[in-house]
Order: sequence, then structure tokens, then C-alpha cells
Amino acid sequence: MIGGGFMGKAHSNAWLKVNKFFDTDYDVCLKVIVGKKSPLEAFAKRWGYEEVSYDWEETVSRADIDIVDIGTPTFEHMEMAVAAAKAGKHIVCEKPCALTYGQCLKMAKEAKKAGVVTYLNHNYRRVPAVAYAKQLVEDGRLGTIFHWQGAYFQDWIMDPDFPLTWHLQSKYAGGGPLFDLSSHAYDLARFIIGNAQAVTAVNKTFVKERPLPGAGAATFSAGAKDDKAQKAAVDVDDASFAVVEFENGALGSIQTTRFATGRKNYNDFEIYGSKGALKFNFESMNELYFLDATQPQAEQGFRRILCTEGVHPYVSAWWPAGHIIGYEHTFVNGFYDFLQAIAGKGLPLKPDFNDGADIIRFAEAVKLSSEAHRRVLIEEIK
Ligand code: SOE
Repeated sequence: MIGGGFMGKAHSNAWLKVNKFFDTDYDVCLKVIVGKKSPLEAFAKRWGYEEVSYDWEETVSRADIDIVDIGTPTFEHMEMAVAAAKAGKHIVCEKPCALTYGQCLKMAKEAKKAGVVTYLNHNYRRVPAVAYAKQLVEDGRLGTIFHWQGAYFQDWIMDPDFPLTWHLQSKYAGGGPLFDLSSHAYDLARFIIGNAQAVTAVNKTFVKERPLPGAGAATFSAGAKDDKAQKAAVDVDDASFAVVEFENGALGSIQTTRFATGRKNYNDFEIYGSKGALKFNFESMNELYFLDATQPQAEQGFRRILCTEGVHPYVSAWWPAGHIIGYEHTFVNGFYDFLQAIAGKGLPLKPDFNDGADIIRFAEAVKLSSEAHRRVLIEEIK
């Protein structure tokens, strides 16, 4: 495991749980937690890692390591993934895939050459209600898809004194919500209705400069306040709104922001088709709202499907009907699919680094559209 932050915690939890709730071909051993700073020893003790290392390059090449799990900031993903692939390790990598489309393509190329399995943790695909939404669309229950409306809203940096953490610097994060949240929102659209063909977008930065981070600054956490802290310019978006033309003819939108007051992790999509419609919101992640337009007109309406039956994806590994699951379960579900893929079982594992390349290509098209004030074809991004 490289990275002991929010994702290091979510991934370590999933590694410890996957063989408790699923049957896989492998034992999972938490060999080494790799990081840059203490309290790595405390992290290792809490989560049961055998060793601590401050040298990721040495660790990924060890003969007793089979899987490398990259939970670091985006700018480190390509170098770590390429080294892990060259060392013949299977790879889990946090989203977004990398800083550029080119970096993602290199990661995908090296992984293919090495014949290793890659899993890009766009975990929201592994929400049972989301995976079931895909089944309904694939079964034709919505008919011809006209619209996809995706919105992923947060509000954790609305305070102008929230510091300039790595998430707010393009050299480390690639972009703001465009990379962090639109990557998720577009991955959901790709998963359920397919790729985009063109985008017309506007990105906006509301707070133009912020204090440099002090101790404790992290995802969702401002850390210690220092009134004398130096300020620096913000070079990423605070919000990204895109009108999206999909390859299947649907017209949609992908809107993400960190300035949606009161929205904490509001990941939402609506799909409208000739025979029905769907609505999902992560705040009620076990529920899916389905309107079946083939029903008698007088009976039509969005009905609430509680996606906690054994027939819903992943649920049979967890609890009886109605006992709902949470954010952390989506990581376990994904790691099960990853271990199955390594064993040569199950469906082709997605999203992988090739999907990551498509997603960052979309992000680059959105960025170009906003900067050039014009509609951009995805294929323009080379
Ligand atoms: C911050 O926006 C963040 O931690 C994302 O990076 C994660 O992918 C998301 O699951 C929760 O919010």
C-alpha cells in the first residue's frame, strides 16, 4: 500500500474485509505500508502491516510483493504504476488515473506489456444500486436514452482560508473538481450509457489565491490555521460544468463543484429514455428511483427500489435484505472483482488504465473547451 491517508485507510479496510465476505483464490497479506512521513508506524500497527517503508521504488520491486496499491496524490500515479508493471505486479490505483491523457496511455501500455491486471478505483460503479441501474439500461428497460444528467457536488473548500493543498494545485492534482469529481461522474456515465463524443464546458475558479497549507492539511481537512501564512495563486477549477454529447446520441451534462453549499458528497445522476427513467443519489446509496413508462399512465411514477436484495449486484456477499451497506463496501466489492480478475475469473475487470485514459481525455477536452470558449470533440485530444 503506497499512501497512508484517507485512501490508504479505505483501501486497507477493504483488503482486510475482502476475504471475510467473498470467496477468492488468494490470501491477502498486508506486507508493507509505504509513505513519506510518520506516523507510518502507527498506521502499520493499526491496520496490521508487517513492515513500514519510506522507499516505494525499492518496495514495488520486492519478490515477496504481488500487488501494488497506489493511494497517493495524482501526480505520483504514472511513475509508480509503470515501475510496478515493470516489476510484474498487479496494480490497484486510486482515481483520477494520472495528470494527462498521455500519462494514462503510458500506464496502460506498460501494464499490457507486463500482462498485469490493473484496477482504477472509480468505486461508485460498485454501489449495488449503480450496478443494477446499468443492468436495467442494458436490458432495454429505459429504451432509447435521451439524457444523462450527472452532478457531483461537495463544499469542503468554500472557506477562502482553506489552504492550497495538493488537491488545489494542477501540478499535483491535474485539476480541481474536473479531475477529482468529474472523473467519477463521467466514469458513471461511461459505465451505464457509454463514451462522450463532444463537450462544451465552462470551468470557474471562485477563490483566486489561498494560504499555503500548514500542519494537518489534507482531503476535507484545513489543518492548523496560520494567519501569517503566505498566499499563492489557485491554478485549478473550483467548479466545472460541461454539456456532453454522447456517442449513443444522448445529450447530457456533467456538473461538479466544491462550492455547492451543504452538499458533502452528493454524487447524483438521472437518466431519461423512451421507456423509462432512473435517478440515483449517493446520499441514499442503497436506493434507486425507477420510472417505468410502459406502465398504465395513471399508475406511472418514480418508485423507490431498495437495492438490498440478494439479486442486486454484490449484495449476497453482505447482509439480508434491508440491512443496507456503505461507502467502504464499494472498495471491498471492487477488490473482490480485482482478485477474481487476477485468478482469470469473472467479467473483464473495469475500470482499468485504458478507462482511465478515456476519462482523462474527457477532462482535457473539458479544459480545452472552457479555455477556448468552444465545443470540443473528444477525438481532438491526442
Ligand atoms: C474528495 O473529493 C474525495 O475524497 C474524492 O477524491 C473521492 O474519490 C470521493 O470518493 C470522496 O471525495
